Amino acid sequence: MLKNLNSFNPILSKIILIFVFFVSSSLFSISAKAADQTVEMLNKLGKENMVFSKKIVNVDIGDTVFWKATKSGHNVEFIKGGVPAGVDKFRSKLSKDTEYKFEIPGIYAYWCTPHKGMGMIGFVIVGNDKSNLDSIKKIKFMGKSKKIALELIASL
Ligand SMILES: [Cu+2]
Repeated sequence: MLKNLNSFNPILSKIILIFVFFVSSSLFSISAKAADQTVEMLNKLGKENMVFSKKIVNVDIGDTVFWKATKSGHNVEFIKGGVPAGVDKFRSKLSKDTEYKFEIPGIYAYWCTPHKGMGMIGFVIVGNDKSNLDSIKKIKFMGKSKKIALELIASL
């Protein structure tokens, strides 16, 4: 069919190819922009102390979240029992930017290791999949994180 088109009208077939190329590349760049999220590790945000700039981020499967060490002394640690089955442990270095590529759908609960009792927690929801919500509810959050976790869970 394309071969016939080529011999029949080479200019038209080139125009179609160029059009297809531009449409697919612009779709790709839109999805790439929507994909990656950045969360800052902060000492203060409004009235809150020791906090991630976004407590909940939604991403698609295969997207990457970047955590920026805007202030030092923080990290990102996946909470045991707070990630989908098959996800390995993850604990970033203190005071360093970090990132994680989310390949498995579900809810990921994490905290900052030194400030987990001060409410420095966050959730990443991958592929809009909340099937592991029951295990998230069973996590033993500490100190101020308990109240914040309840609020976050209620907002899902
Ligand atoms: Cu911290």
